[in-house]
Amino acid sequence: MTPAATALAPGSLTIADDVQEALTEGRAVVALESTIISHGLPRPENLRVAAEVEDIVRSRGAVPATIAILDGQVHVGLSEDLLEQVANRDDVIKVSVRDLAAIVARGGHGATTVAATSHIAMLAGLRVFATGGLGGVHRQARDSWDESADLTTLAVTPMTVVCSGVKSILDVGATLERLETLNVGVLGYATDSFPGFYLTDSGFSVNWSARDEDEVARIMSVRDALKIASALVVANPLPAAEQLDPDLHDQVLEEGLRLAGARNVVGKDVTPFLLDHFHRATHGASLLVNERIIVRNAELAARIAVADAASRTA
Ligand code: PSU
Ligand code: MN
Repeated sequence: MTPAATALAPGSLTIADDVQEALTEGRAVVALESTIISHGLPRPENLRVAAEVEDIVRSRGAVPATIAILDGQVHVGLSEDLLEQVANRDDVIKVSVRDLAAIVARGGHGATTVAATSHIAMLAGLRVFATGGLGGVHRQARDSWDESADLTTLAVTPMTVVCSGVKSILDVGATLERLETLNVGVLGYATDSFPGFYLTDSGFSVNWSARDEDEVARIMSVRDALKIASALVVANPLPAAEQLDPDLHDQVLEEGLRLAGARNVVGKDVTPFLLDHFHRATHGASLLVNERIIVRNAELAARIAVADAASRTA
């Protein structure tokens, strides 16, 4: 795959040829984030998972568009070389929406969060995006005010986001309340329970669920007709047999939160710190679960994108 070679004005999008062709022909495209590659998974698994995710999207008949910033260029769809750079460079910064202009103006390298990826995907005309777990309200938010910009961005970004709920390191109940306030649609995929990222069930329920990808596509088209400008979260649970052991999960989380506090980890470092703690403390078990989450979500996102493309060209 070769990305479009022309370097454009700062801040314009460099859309890979295969992504552009699919968009022009009304075929399915799935946006993929890059923070998960640079900051969410350790090397060398990160590059392997990023490639696996792109492969599964292709195998379901959609074109993957991983979004990242390299040398100040905003890329929608990465060549193998660029994907490798996101995975292995030490100077790739975690970039949310507010960081985009500075990193581009400076000609730097950035991996986009759910917030920044959704924003760029919207600009490129993409409709479906797959990730692992959304950011949200942190457990100590009452004191720290730490709430992910994923939430406020999804409030104003019309995008269907396939995920396994919000990361279980967060205050899930508070995050669901915020999603309600922010008009973000939440749809359980073949479930009435809100998934818990590493865990199949967060213990919270959802008001709406969809049976299959065609039903998701129908809901997407009604949202368009009604000009709903916020995001639709499609929450896809892991099968119970594949989840992290819930007791191990709770124990490792408690330890991780204590360590983060003791080491004064704050701001955008909190999420990568806790994910890394999980991967170490579970001796890789959480890494395997995280990988399965991302791959399964990408597979579902591809099916939804194909159903959506079919309904729009019908
Ligand atoms: N999901 C994962 N791994 C990750 C993330 C999500 O399975 O690393 C990233 C996403 O990029 C998400 C970010 O947007 O964590 C949230 O970070 P924060 O809490 O600092 O907003
Ligand atoms: Mn934060």
